[in-house]
Amino acid sequence: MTSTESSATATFHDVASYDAVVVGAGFAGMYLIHKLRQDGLSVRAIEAGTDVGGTWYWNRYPGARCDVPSMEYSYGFDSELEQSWEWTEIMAAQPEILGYARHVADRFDLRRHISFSTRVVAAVFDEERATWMVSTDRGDRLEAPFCIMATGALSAANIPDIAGLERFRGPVLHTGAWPKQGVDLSGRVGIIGTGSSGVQAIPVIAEQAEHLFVFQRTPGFTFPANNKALRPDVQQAYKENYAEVRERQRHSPNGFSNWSPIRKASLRETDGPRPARPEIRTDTPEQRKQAWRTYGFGVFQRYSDVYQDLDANALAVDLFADHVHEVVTDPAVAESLTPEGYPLGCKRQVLDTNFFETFNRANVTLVDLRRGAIVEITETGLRTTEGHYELDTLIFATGFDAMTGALERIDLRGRGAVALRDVWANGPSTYLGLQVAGFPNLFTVTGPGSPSVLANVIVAIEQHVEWIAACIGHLRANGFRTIEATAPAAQAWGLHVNEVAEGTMYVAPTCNSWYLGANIEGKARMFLPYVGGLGRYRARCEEVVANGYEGFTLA
Ligand code: N01
Repeated sequence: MTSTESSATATFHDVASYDAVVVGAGFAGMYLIHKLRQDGLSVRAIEAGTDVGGTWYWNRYPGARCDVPSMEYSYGFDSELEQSWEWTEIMAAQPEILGYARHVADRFDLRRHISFSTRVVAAVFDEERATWMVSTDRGDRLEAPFCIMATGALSAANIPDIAGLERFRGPVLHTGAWPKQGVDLSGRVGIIGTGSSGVQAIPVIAEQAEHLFVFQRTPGFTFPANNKALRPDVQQAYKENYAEVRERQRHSPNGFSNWSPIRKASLRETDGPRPARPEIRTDTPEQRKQAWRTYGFGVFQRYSDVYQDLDANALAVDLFADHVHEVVTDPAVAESLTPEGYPLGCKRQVLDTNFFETFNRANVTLVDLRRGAIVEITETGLRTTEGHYELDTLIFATGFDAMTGALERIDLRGRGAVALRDVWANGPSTYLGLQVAGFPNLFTVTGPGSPSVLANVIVAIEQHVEWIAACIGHLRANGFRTIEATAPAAQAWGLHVNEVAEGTMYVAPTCNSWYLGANIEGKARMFLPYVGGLGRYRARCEEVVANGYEGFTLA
């Protein structure tokens, strides 16, 4: 029996009725609760964790922090909230961001609308009643005309299928489901994966472990975060100018304001002169090399042609290699840590604190899986074709089934009891990343086809939540029972998503990333997010509304 044929007609006893069910209580779910409640709806959110925070609740691994400045990685929907929280660092660590999420939940009294420690297992659309029937792993049954998936784009942990995993005697951890009570990492620790999570965790774990073995399959491009304490005058300047900062964020390509308190005359004196930005595009390769030497590691982020021109990109890759060889003292280890065979800008760029320096430590061993692949996990460690590594603890920093995984792990069924995971078997299709044809009144926040993961995600979330809330308000005010993306509109949006990605490094033929679904075995290769920019996306969403919800059927 395929999942489409399996029974979708469960009988619902003792059903609790709401106007909207929200799945997830991370930053998207929290704002949804607040916004829909403000609009007079009854809302119930279902959350698998014991508290709010989503990504920042689950990713408690050592070294976890955001790589977006805190003053911008925060809600902009409430001016008093903006004034009520103090950040301590330019880019906050996980405990502080989780603290902020908890503060928001307290301030807006959100928790009473959330069922914690509960996972949604299925949601089925009852066509006759135009109602979503939602069931949980605790046996709860809920119904609501609207169901909103605030399940996160990077929340379905990916643990690769490695032979013998169940045999390992020590703790097995995933960075994205880190135990709340913490973990003893003082022994021999193995970590698989050197993406954003691994790169953050490795330097911190190296300081705790007797020995750390880093199992690396693909070396990545990572740049120094240069994180610092947040100066009180900078924080104050932001708080005084938040209206402008938020407005700039909302209409920017990536959710960053590019507003700088440093430009304020009163602050400039204390900062000293700022170096001139290197010329973009017109610099010769020699000038670029010089700029690298003068300004340091991150300079190529300023040459926009690096992301469009393979020659400019290749020069950046070469200079990156030089840098790795300068920092890492063992040439063989440096060679293993040097990315090759794919362009800079294909995978998510990473910011780190002392990542390459960590490999100069005596208690850290890099295991290059390109030289010898993983064979199996044993009772006491991990075996590659090159040898066996004795371990007390094994950590998977192996990422997520991004953008689609959290949605497909729930048995979501739309018209005719058709399952989302069947509809998406050859890759996801959405209209604006907000709705799937055949699934009326089901909304996705930060879904595939949205700019979410390529932007400051809180700004992207706010846009989605406000659009969805306004849409539901429109339906209710005008006596419509359902809204549903049309298949042609979803198809056209999918083509547009592909079109704008064409020519970027994200889809270079040698690129394999989670943006393309390439990190999950058997997942259809397709560029998942919308790279056209958040500001442009917002304008399109507004245009759709102005044209009477063009591309949707309202019934
Ligand atoms: O996951 P990843 P992540 N055998 O998929 C390796 C956000 N984030 O959790 O490249 C051996 O990037 C895999 O190797 P390869 C951010 O958007 C943000 O690190 O597939 N290795 C790779 O090295 C980020 O992009 C922040 O060859 C295997 C690693 O595991 C996203 O989350 C912090 C393997 C996975 O890297 C995901 O980051 C953290 C196998 N079978 C995360 N399978 C910040 O804001 C996978 N790998 C700073």
